[in-house]
Order: sequence, then structure tokens, then C-alpha cells
Amino acid sequence: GKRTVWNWVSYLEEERMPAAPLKLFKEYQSFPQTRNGFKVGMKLEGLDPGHPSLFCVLTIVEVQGYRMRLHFDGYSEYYDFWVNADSPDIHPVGWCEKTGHKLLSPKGYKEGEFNWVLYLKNCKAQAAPKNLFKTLNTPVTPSGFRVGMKLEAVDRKNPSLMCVASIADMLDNRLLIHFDNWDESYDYWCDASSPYIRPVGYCQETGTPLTTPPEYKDSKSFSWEKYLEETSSQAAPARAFKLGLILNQNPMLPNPSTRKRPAHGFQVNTKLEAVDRRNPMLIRVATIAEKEDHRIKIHFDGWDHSYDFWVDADSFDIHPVGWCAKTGHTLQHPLGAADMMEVAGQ
Ligand code: MLY
Repeated sequence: GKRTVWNWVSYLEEERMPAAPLKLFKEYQSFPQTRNGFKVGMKLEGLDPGHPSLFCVLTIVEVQGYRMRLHFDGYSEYYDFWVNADSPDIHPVGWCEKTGHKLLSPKGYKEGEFNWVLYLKNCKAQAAPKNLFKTLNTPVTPSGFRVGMKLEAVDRKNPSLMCVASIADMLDNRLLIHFDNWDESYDYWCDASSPYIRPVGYCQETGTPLTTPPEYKDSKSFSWEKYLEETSSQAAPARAFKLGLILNQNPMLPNPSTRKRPAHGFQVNTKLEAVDRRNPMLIRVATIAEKEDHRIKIHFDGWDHSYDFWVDADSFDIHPVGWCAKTGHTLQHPLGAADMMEVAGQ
């Protein structure tokens, strides 16, 4: 069949749909200011996405445009994962020691036995240069949050549950949310304006059921006052859950525990580029199929709707039209009739 070069401009015209406006994207979703300087073989420290409280020894094993695939040293390729070059979850060698975080050694090394200098020498590997990592240009502002403070939070893996939770760690302007008496696999990082966290008392005020810690003795008659006393902890102050100055200072708005982050502006039937959750090395041409206040449903053009999935509007994995071309990443085009014939071997 006749094959013309695929491009966004004519595709949008054909589809009679606009691109999602650039201004709706966060800075880190939008076109980067710099090139990806990371190279295959470089080593670094980073969050384990499966256990976000743990920092691990990682190697860059693949680079594509502004993204890269990271490998846990000593572990199966099965755990490899993709990040953007400006990810806040990766850090230069030595960062854990400097910031008082525990670094998980590569497999085969006993705790305390691991030493970066020797390790790099033995592997004949290079540490990723510090200047390649994103540094915050917004200053870290004192937030009123402290490690150990309690709050009510949505369990992202079981999103119908609001639970008793604690701040397990803080970095830059982000909080690590941990669910009391549960293992770390439910932990997640978010910022102070996240719609998933609420001050102590939110559930009671709104008549939402609160999931208490497992095996907590009187889960039926849970009292925050008592629980805070028993755990010698403090509630995160309501004022710390910030939603922007104007909202916070408007006395006509509901009280702090029920205020909400403003909804994103994305509209249904607009196009964008999105990472394929099933095969995260791929970025595909996508359409917003549905929306909620803080999420959008991604549909991959040319694919069945059964593959659609929800992502947070502030996800690292959605980008404006043109992002792949600009950053040197392959974009998976929707299969058209001509491609179908080629796939069928004609
Ligand atoms: N069905 C799940 C629910 C786990 C909920 C954990 N949250 C509250 C942190 C289970 O029992 O494993």
C-alpha cells in the first residue's frame, strides 16, 4: 500500500480533534530544557518503584530520548523500570549517605559491606555525574509537616479505602505516606496538595469510613485523640495541606479538611502522548477518553477500549503532542489500514 510519513498535524486534522493544550501540562511533563546526558553503564541511587521507601544501587541499561531504563544491580531484568531524565526519584552516588537514607546494597553484598568507591572500581563503571540530575529551582519551603505526623490517606492500591497513615519520610517538597501497621509496599510519595491526603478528622467530618490499622483493638470506636496519645505522635496540622494561597485565605471556602485541590483542565477528546503501562518502553499516540477531577483515562489510538486505563493528571508518563519528536523518542503510531496490510504480510 501507499505509505506516507505519519505526522501529528495531519493526524489531528484527519481525526478532527485538538491536541491537549500545552499549558495544562506540568513542567516535568512538558518539553525539557536540556538534553538527556545520562549514558548506558552509569550508576546511581534511586527509589525502588515497588517499595518507594527504599533506595537502591541502579545502573542505566538503556537510554531513549529523555527517558532511560534502570536496572537493580544484581537482580533480574524483570524488575527494570523506566524514568524520565529529570525524575526526582534518582540521585547521584553518595546521596543516601549525605541525606541519611539507607541504601540497599546490590544483591550478594551484606549490609554494611557495600562501598561505592570499591564497587565502581570492581565493576569498572562510572558514577552518573552530579550535574545530570535535576536540581529543584523552587526552594524547599517549610511546610508544617514533620516525619512521624499522622493523617488520613487514600490507599492508592485500594482506592476506596481512606486509612490511618503517617509521614514516613520527606524529601524536597514531597511526603512519603505510610499506612500504620502495614508493610511498605503500600507507601507512596506525594506533595502537600495531593488529593489523596487529608488531615486527621476528615473522615469523621465527611461521614467517610476510616480504615484503622490492622489488629487495632477498638477499630469500631476509633478515636484519633486516643490513638495519637497511644502512639505518642502528632496530627499533621490542617494548614499544612496547602492548596494555593488564594484558596487557603478565602474564608468563604469550606474548612481546611474538606477543601480540594482544583481539578486539572484536561478535556475529553483531546490528544497527547502517553507511556504504555503494559510495555513502559513504548510511548503511544493517545486520546483522553474520560476525566475525573484529578485523573484522566488514556485511550491508545487504534487499540481496543478494553486497554484504556486511568492515570493521575500529574503523572510523569503523559506528555504533550510533539514530545517524542522533540526529545528523540520513538512514538508508536496508531495502526492505519495500510499498516494493517503490511502486518498481515501483504
Ligand atoms: N485486600 C487487601 C487490602 C489491603 C489494604 C491495605 N491498606 C489499608 C494499606 C489485603 O488485605 O491485602
